[in-house]
Amino acid sequence: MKDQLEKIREEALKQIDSSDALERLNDIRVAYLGKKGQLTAVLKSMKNVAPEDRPKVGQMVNEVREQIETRLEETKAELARKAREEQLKKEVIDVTLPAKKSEIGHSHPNTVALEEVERIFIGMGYEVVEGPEIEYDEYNFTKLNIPPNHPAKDEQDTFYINKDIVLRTQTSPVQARVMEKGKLPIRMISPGRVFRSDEVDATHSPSFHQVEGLVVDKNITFADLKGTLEEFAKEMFGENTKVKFRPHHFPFTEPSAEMDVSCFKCGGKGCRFCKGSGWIEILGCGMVHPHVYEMCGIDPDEVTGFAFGVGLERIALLKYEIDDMRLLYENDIRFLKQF
Ligand code: 2NM
Repeated sequence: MKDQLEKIREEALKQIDSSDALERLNDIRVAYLGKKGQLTAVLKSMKNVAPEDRPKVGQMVNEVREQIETRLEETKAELARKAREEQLKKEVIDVTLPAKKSEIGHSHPNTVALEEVERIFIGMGYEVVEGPEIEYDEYNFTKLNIPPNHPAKDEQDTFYINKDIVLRTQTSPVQARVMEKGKLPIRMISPGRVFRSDEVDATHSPSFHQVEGLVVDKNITFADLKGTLEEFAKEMFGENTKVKFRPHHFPFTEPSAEMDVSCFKCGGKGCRFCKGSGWIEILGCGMVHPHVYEMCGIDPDEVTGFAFGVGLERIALLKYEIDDMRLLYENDIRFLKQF
């Protein structure tokens, strides 16, 4: 019995020492210590051992079992350590290499300007509403009192998807959609991208951005328009800014006007920036035309209102003194970071 145990121990330890994989160790454990293992078989044959020898043999069996178990554990740890070492060698990182630069971007001047415009009008109780850039001709033109033969609808000026669908030339169709819903009063601005069939130059682009505003309620007057837009100008360009209104024409407003602000560079004395006039043209506006209300399902005898439209790029170019609109579309981070 003693010789048999000695042989089992020697054999088992030899096999463990020559193992090079964790699975192999597990096989060895089963072969010796498992239910049908060699050492277990010895235990089962104890009944053949003389009763007085049993404690001694039992003790030996336990010793052998412990040795095998200890060696299995040690070898397992050693194999794991080797595997980890190998992995670390494979995944070596050269910490002396220069780091990858992660460039973070910068808000676009348009975005900075838009956030300022939104802050000002939200402060006056306006809602910001967005709408589709691809619009029905009906909403982009007809409902805004621009009839079928109006020059603004010329293919020279407008991108047509088909005869009924266009790339919107203004964001006022968003306002037509809000008016159609019929919930009054309305105090809203609609910012967004618009499209005109223009050649690119320092002041033109086929795609640019507008913010249009609309107020509809009982007893809204031209005085409300003037007060609102003057407040906007002061907040946007400085509290000493003066405004003036010149008569103009838009199909969707009557009367219509353009608003100038006193030059925020020279304070109105006249300089290179305002081309000597002391004034800078900033937006178009007017009282909403009764036809527009009718087309949008509102009774023109019940309400009045005003509307206005500003070009975001124009505001950004003026405010940040950028002299070429094309710079706004190049997305050069060195340019963007200046604003
Ligand atoms: C402008 C100038 C004047 C305008 C009109 C409307 C609407 F939907 F009420 F008819 N929205 N925006 C408007 C008026 C836009 O842009 C230069």
